[in-house]
Amino acid sequence: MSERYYLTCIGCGSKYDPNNIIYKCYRCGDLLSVEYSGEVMKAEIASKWNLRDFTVWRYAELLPVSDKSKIVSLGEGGTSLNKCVRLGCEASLKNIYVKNEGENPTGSFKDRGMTVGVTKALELGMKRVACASTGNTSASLAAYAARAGLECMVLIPSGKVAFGKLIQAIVHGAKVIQVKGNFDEALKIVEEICATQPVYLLNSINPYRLEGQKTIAFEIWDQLHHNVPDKVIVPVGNAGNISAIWKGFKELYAAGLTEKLPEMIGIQAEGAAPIATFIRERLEKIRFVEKPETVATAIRIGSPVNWKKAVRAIEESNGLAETVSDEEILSAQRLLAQREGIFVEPAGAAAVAGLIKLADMKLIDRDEVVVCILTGHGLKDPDIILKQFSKPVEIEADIGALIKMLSLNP
Ligand code: AN7
Repeated sequence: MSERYYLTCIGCGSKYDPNNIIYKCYRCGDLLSVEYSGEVMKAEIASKWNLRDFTVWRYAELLPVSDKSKIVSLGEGGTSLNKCVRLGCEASLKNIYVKNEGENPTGSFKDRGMTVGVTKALELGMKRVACASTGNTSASLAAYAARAGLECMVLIPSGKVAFGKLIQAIVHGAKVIQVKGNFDEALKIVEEICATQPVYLLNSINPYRLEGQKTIAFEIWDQLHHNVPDKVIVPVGNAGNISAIWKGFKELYAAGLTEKLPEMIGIQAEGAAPIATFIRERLEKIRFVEKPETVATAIRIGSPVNWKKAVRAIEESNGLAETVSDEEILSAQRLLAQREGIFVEPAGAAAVAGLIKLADMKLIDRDEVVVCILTGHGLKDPDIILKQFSKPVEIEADIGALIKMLSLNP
């Protein structure tokens, strides 16, 4: 193992060469994680980071890519961290921030993972890539595969993917296959294909993808002037992102760049909440949800593959998990749009719905610094808006009609 990083099993600790095409431990079947060999020196990396653009690749020392000239990038990362005073007032909290991942090239945080994952596919000599998806992963993979010149296949649950995401996968030329089943069933099939065919799997079970996503933590630290928040609230579906962000904070800590770690808070939709139920009810065994249902189709997932990593992240960080109803999600989406000018898709709004619920339950102190991760752009799912709001009024094209209308609707 000559590389500066390697793969390790989170269950039995087995180590693997990073050039293996492997998604689970050969020995015990558990999830894999990327680890870096040698001491990562605080002063050394921080000074290099400071000189680079604010994108995922600013943090190259802690990313698992060997040949930087082969990076497949669309300028992902560097999303804004907005302080939300009006939202904070609503929840009686003083230091609320939202990280707007909808600003990424394809409109979600998945691009952070795909720039690393697709670069890795090229490094490993793969010609074809695939994923199952509730929408954003397929949109992102389709775009990055196009840029890399790779063949791309995406499996999506029939009729349950937001319109904007479906359009993205189609326009980027992916082979889009609708599966008569849910995300969990689609993932199972694609995992099987990738285990037996020369097709590279880019779901979040792929540990390289999560490496890209952990840069959310690095950026928050950068944007808070080298401070770490008290709490980070993340919507949870397949549970890769919350695990990745926690890994990022732990790496900052290990490099001596922070002395503090945040509490990780995972939010699931009521109808798709196996992890929140497992943690809240202190179950001995996780109970997957056979027929997950929620308006936030991105997180309509019943058997999250990364559940073990996510439970660890929440427990190690002294965090918690909570559920929110569809109504709470849609109301948080409206609140963000109308009080803060930020339009997110329902899954992204779940983080803010969770914030409001936890504030009501007095589980967040007024002065705490809290960051909500807004995972995807609102334009991804226009239908959900059309269902909730009435159509704009229509008038004849003359001033009289306008004045009359305004007097009727002042
Ligand atoms: C907007 O695209 O799983 O807990 O296939 O699109 O890391 O799964 C999407 C997930 C949150 C949950 N917010 O993240 C997919 C997919 C948005 C998302 C999540 C997703 P994970």
